[in-house]
Amino acid sequence: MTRFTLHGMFLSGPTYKVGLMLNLTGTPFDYEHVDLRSGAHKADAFLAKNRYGQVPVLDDHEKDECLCQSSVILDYLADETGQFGGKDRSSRLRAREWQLWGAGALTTGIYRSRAAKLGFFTFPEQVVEANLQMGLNALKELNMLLDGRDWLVGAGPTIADVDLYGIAAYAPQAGMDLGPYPVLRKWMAKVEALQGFRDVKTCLPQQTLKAS
Ligand SMILES: N[C@@H](CCC(=O)N[C@@H](CS)C(=O)NCC(=O)O)C(=O)O
Repeated sequence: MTRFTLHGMFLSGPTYKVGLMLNLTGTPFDYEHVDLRSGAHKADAFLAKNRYGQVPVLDDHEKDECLCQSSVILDYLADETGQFGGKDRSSRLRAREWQLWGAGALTTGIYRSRAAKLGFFTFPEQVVEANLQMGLNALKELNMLLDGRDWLVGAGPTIADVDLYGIAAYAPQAGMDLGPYPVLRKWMAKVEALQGFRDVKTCLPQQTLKAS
């Protein structure tokens, strides 16, 4: 049996982050599609895995661990694979710091703008504009904070890079032009050059969406 099963949805950004980490670390995994349209994520069987009723979920059959929250899953996989965890505790804490920063305006601004753009959600026009600005401001800040660095933490890639890449990668789908952020683009290209990298379109099996 494969040690890990990722439960997710191929259009889901947080699921992509975990799929990306599994691919970058060369970790074999099974993939279970969760049909959000039919409400599978709110059924008792799934709620037993994830109390928040959201994807992704990662099952570790070897250690009998069931994890949710993409940033926590990346943290766990760093320990279990011995990769992308940073060189010491201080590096790991810095990585977590970036992950929490990324979970704020970057996530809300980009993922929500994308959701609106793709018609997953309908927001009032003012909310759409506020999300767009929030995302653009976060990208601008990230572009500035990355200046003079190859990676977010230390001399090599960590879960911080995987996590924040997995958010920033959706900026084009959110209608955000990355042209004005050359430092950010250079960093993204470095992530994309890592062995095992998969982009947002090819990382996860694309299940046929069932008609609702
Ligand atoms: N903070 C969570 C967010 C997960 C999340 O928002 N998942 C969405 C799909 S992208 C979901 O399951 N939405 C269904 C719902 O919230 O009911 C993570 O990083 O894992």
